[in-house]
Amino acid sequence: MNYLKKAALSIAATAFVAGLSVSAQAVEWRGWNIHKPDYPNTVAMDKFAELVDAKTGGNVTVKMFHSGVLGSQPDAIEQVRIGGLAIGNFNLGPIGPMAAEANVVSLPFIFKDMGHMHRALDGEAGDKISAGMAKIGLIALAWYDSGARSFYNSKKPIMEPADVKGLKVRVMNNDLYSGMIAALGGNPSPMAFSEVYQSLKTGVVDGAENNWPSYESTGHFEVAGYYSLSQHLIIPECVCVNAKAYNDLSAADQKAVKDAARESAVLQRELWEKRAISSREKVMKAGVKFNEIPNKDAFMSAMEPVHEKYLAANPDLVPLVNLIKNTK
Ligand code: GTR
Repeated sequence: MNYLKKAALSIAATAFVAGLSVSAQAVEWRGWNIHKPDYPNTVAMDKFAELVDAKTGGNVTVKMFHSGVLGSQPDAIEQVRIGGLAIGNFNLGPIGPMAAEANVVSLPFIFKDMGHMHRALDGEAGDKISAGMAKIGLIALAWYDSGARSFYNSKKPIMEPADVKGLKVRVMNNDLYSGMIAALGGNPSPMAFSEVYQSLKTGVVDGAENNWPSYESTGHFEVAGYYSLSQHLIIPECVCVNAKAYNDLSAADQKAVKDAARESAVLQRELWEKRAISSREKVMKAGVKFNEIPNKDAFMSAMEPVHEKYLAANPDLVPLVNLIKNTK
C-alpha cells in the first residue's frame, strides 16, 4: 500500500471513529406540551429546545410536540417517568397523585399570591418538592408560572360557596380537586383538558376552573361566560425530565440543559405576565361576565376540610405545609 492510500485510509478510520463517538453521545429527546403554538409555555419550550441544542453543541436536541398531540397530561407524566418521552412541561396538579410532596401545592389557598409561591419554590420547600418528584423518576429542571385558577361556568356568577352547590365542575385528575368541589357542594368531574370545551358546550359539565390564559386559549370563555375571581389555586409548573435521560448526560451537558431550562423559565414568566393581561382583555371584550369575590375567607373556610383530610392521611407532609405557610 502506498503512502497516500495509507493516509486516506487512516483519515477515513479516524472520521469513522469520530462519527461513532458523536452519534453514541448525541441524543434526541421527545418533548410534550399541552398548549397551543402562541401560548407562553409553548414559546418558552421552543426556546428551551433551541438553547439545549446551542449549549450542548448538538449533543442533546429536543423535538417538541405541542398542543397535547402526544396524549393527555397524566399519560404524558407517566411516559416521562418511564422514559417513553424524555421531557415535558407539566402542571404540578396531575403530578400530585404520584408524588406526595408535589401535591402540597394543590391544597387550596396554600399560596397567598404569586410572589409567595415563587419564594417558596425557590427556597427549601422547592427543594423538598423536587426531591419528592425525583423519587418517582422526574427531575424538575425549572419552574414555570401558571397564574391563579378561578371558577367559571355557564350558569351564574359565583359570589359565595353556596353558589357552587349542585354545579357540575370539571377538575384536573387529582382527588384534592374533587374534594375541593365536593366541599362546596358541587359535583366534581375529573376530565382531560382537551375534553373540557365540548363538555361545557354540551352541558356535560356546567363549569371548570383555570387561569385567564387557559380560559381564553381554549375558547372556554365562549361556552362558559361567567368568570368569578376565586383564585383558589396557584399551581406552579415544571420543565421535567426523565431521571435516567438526565443522569446519562455528562456533567457539562447536565448543566447546559439545566441552564437552558432556567433561561426558558425567565422568558416564560415574562410572557406569562403579559398574556394574563391580554387574555383577560380579550375575554372581557368578548362579553364575559366577570365578578370579584367579596369574601374569599368563606371559600377558604369551606375548603379547610380538604387540608385537614389530606394532612390526616399524610402526617409526614405537615412540616412541608408549614414551611410553605411560613415562607415570608
Ligand atoms: C392549564 C395548565 C395545563 C393543564 C390545564 C388543565 O392551566 O397549564 O398544564 O393542567 O390547565 O386544566 O388541565
